[in-house]
Amino acid sequence: MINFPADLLQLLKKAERIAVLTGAGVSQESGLRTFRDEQEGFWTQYKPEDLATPEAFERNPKLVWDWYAFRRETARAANPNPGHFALAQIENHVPEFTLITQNVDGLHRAAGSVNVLELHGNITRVLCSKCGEYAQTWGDDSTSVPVCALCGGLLRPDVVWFGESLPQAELQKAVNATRACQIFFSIGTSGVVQPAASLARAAHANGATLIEVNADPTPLTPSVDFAFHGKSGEILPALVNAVWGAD
Ligand code: BV8
Repeated sequence: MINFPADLLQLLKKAERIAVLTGAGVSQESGLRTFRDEQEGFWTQYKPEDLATPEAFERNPKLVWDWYAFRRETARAANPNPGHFALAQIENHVPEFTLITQNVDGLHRAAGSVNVLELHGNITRVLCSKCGEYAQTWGDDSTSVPVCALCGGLLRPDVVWFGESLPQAELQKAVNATRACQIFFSIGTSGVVQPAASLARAAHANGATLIEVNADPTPLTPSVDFAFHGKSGEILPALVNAVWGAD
């Protein structure tokens, strides 16, 4: 049983504008590995940061394509967990709610969240690395990376790699929501990847109440107003119940 401070419950009950930043930890209870987790099987030998880069794709496109094909299938087979559903419920109670996610698995929308900003793209989408044309289907020849039907360029996942710029429209909307919010949640993220990680501090500097929900303490923890360390799939439904009652 989690004891939420009465002042926090009051703040949430009367909140008009809430922004949330989520990271891989929110999908951990859906069976998806986080970036800090050991990778699985064949991928144990690689660090995500070494594969999620344009240089890695340039150097060994097949290896990077296969890693994303593996993660795409894993994401497709995953289901939203109670933490995802709780965030969709909060959106229904708050006039202005923005869900900013670093996750590429699409599980927030699958859980019913509507105003979702995917800062790092979406692993289920594939596009041409040369002309940018999106591909709806592609060959699954296991010996080579599929190529674009229009220009013959190599296909790649529609995600933001390290060293690549974030989608400007989504980032601008995330900054606007961060500036406008009264309450900012940082959930399931180690808060190390920039510029997403800077949003929590920006909200706090702008006077928002900062709440962290994460399995472990992070560099952000000393700066937050409320910290709940544990599973988001347990803490978030309990918080929704405490503020808005069981839906
Ligand atoms: C860019 C898509 C401009 C791919 C990802 C300052 C400013 C600008 C850039 C930088 C900067 N400093 C450094 C940089 C460079 C770099 C960066 O941040 N590097 C880091 C490593 C220091 N940033 C970039 O390159 C960005 N680009 O800024 O463009 C530019 C252009 C050119 C040159 C320079 C700059 C692009 C970053 C995006 C990279 N792409 N994903 C893919 O998915 O394969 S990032 C990747 O990491 C995922 O999106 C992931 O979400 C994200 C962050 O990780 P987390 O989500 O936090 O996951 P993590 O595993 O770390 O933590 C999980 C947490 O959950 C843990 O704390 C754990 O305790 C907790 N947890 C676990 N289980 C649970 C739980 N919590 C609750 N419940 C549970 N059950």
